[in-house]
Amino acid sequence: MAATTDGSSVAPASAPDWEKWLPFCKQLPKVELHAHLNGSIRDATIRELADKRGPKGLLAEDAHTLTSKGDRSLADCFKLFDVIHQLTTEHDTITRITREVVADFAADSVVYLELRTTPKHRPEVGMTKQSYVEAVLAGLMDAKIATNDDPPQPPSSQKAEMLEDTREATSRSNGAKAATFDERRTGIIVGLILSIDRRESGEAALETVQLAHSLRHRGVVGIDLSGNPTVGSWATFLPALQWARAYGLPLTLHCGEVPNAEEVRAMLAFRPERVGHVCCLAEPEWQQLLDAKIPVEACLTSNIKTESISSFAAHHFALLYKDDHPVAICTDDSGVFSTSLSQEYAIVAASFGLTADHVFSVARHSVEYIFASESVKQKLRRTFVRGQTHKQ
Ligand code: 6MZ
Repeated sequence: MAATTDGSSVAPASAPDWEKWLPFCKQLPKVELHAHLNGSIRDATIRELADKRGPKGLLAEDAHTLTSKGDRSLADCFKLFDVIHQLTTEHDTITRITREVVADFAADSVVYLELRTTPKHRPEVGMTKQSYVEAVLAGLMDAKIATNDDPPQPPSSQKAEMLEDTREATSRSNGAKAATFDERRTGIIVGLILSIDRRESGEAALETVQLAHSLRHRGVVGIDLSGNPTVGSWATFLPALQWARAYGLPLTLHCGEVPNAEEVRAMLAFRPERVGHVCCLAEPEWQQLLDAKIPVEACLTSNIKTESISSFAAHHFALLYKDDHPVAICTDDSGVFSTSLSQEYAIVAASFGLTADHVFSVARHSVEYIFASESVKQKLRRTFVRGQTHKQ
């Protein structure tokens, strides 16, 4: 993987420069590995859910804040998630937002999505972690997609209809150019990652891991550790994560969102299959990351909007890319941060002086870091072969 167009320094770009990359990035097949369900909700859905609560429900002001998208600190961001969670308490709503989020990624030419969400225990509405995840899985089925390796097989007539539906949706959203990359593309493959929230106890974390293990045959592909990075301690979650590993569940950890060298060292030494963010690593931990070659989920807009990184040009994606370190471009919370995967690719292309071939190569390499079988990887690799010669 080359570093920049001339192989030397990283060329910063002003923000609007990325817009010219959008048409190319929109029709590029892409792999999304770091997307939180409740952070990816459409604005229109948030407003509708808030309106349904009526004047005594969620304040109109809150709904306005939710959809106003300004830069906010990481702490403000987690307050915002609490407000969103007040709007998504019902099983039907969870099913609906899952369906919509998948549809939005599919319309953005995402061919493989790993969607992550924290199973919620809400006794006041009769919701258990299991019933929450069932509601998400219902949304995945509604979205008429294949859920990873071994999807429940519909009767063949229904299957033909599903393929036709997704084929139609893909060509509607991408226009004729979509065929440039793979005219056999028929839709989006989705895997579900269950998140452990750093506010949870060790027991609650273990419950999530056991749930993930029991639902692997239904499309659950891994475990994530996320939530407010200033809350909770690594020691609390380690036993549950060790169980996940014993079950053969791949792990991704939010790592180094705030400075915490001790935790970062412990996380990297644990050798998760992937890490997210890695914004605040001092030199020794950065070297530890590079030596371990753990793939990084890079979420540029999120890191800027939560003020973890000062500018796109200063983002550590450049260092990872120059070092040929495995890295996947991701959205994190496309709703909360008002972005899309195409936009994130466009920002990377413009900020670091990449060529169309470089951008294509970043997308193609992301396939290697997915939590799926070799057969799914093979299928996705074929999606990218035909695009090799495409130029901007
Ligand atoms: C850490 C984050 C996050 O699980 O309810 N989440 N955790 N860092 C981030 N970067 C800004 N963005 C989202 O989706 C929302 C939850 O995902 C985690 C938080 O725990 C948040 O409450 P779900 O679907």
